[in-house]
Amino acid sequence: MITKRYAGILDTTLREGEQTPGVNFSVEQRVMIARSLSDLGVRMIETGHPSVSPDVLEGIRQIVRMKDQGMISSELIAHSRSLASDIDLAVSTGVDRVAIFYGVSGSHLSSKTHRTQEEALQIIGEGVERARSQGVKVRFTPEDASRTDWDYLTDVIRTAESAGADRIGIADTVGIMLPWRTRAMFRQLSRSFPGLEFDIHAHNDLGNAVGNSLAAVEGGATIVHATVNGLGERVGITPTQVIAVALKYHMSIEAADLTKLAGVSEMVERFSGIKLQPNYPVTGRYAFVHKSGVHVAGIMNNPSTYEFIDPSLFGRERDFTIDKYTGKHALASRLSSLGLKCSGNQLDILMERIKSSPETSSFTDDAIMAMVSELQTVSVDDVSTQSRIT
Ligand code: HCA
Ligand code: CU
Repeated sequence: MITKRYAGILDTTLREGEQTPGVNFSVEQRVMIARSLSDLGVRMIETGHPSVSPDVLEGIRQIVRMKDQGMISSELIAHSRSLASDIDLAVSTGVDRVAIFYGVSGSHLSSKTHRTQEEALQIIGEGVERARSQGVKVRFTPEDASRTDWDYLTDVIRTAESAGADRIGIADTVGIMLPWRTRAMFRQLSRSFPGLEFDIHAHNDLGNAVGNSLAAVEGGATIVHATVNGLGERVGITPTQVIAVALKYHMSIEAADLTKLAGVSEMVERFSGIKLQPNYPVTGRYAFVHKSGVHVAGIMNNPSTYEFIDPSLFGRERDFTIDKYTGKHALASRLSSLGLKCSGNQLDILMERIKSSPETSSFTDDAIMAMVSELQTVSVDDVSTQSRIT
């Protein structure tokens, strides 16, 4: 049973996304990304962690100014450790919400913060209260929640709630959750804490970030953390473009304007310097490109045979490649879209040539036009003999 269906996206390209090795956005780029994310319609934008560096702080301030001027409508968030100086700086930027995180698993307490469970509860309570007392909304994130003992995790959540947090971010910091467990966990959390709302922050170390995020929403999560192109620490987190389409397809949730996904993805690709692999879902170059003759014949009759959704919904077009896998129908269709007319015999010869060129991974339009023009300058009988000999 799906408990809550009004889930939205929190885009953290500017915080988690900038934690990708080698990625540094300029202040100008931060502002442009925030503006595009707001236009995309994401409910929340995590604008950065202000105490990281002066440029991150300046970017957050400028983004807040743009919201004051009515150019951004998403809720703005600054990230913070549970540390007085971090919290005060985050609040001072004028964001709507401060998101405080603290590592609560056994290994984080024993090897990172060197605190007992009781000491951690106190630090968390004080941090949340400090931010709340300055008038901002607070999300608390138990870092490494997915590897934290359940009873202690619920103590942590209770502490953050009593201190004034209205949202809890469940972080699968090392990306080891599984969808069915994630759903059960969020169901249990929603039942145990009816006064709170929950976020899912899913890392993609085992490739399950999107599945875990969908499962969390089924279990009652109302916010999914995501980054454009899936950027983030190590292999990143849930990609904004994929979760937006998955929420729409599976749950009829409109968490973003799908027509803007390709533009935002391209902008972040440019600004981050991280090239999107062509076979990346939704916005990758090959996301709607078909190859085998059987597939292409199918989509030419009815695109739904090999597409789960119409690419025009995101302003994209379907395409197919021409190579040894190509069938006659696809080749004839490509020739006609190039304005080329061939006889049946010429088509057969062309097909035969393409099939006997396995070294050509894909024939470009120019190559096809050249082949046709060569075919049409010599007599078909000559060519046909030639092609049989070679
Ligand atoms: C981090 C940790 C974090 C926090 C998530 C959150 C994680 O890099 O600071 O605050 O929602 O994955 O646990 O990204
Ligand atoms: Cu993270």
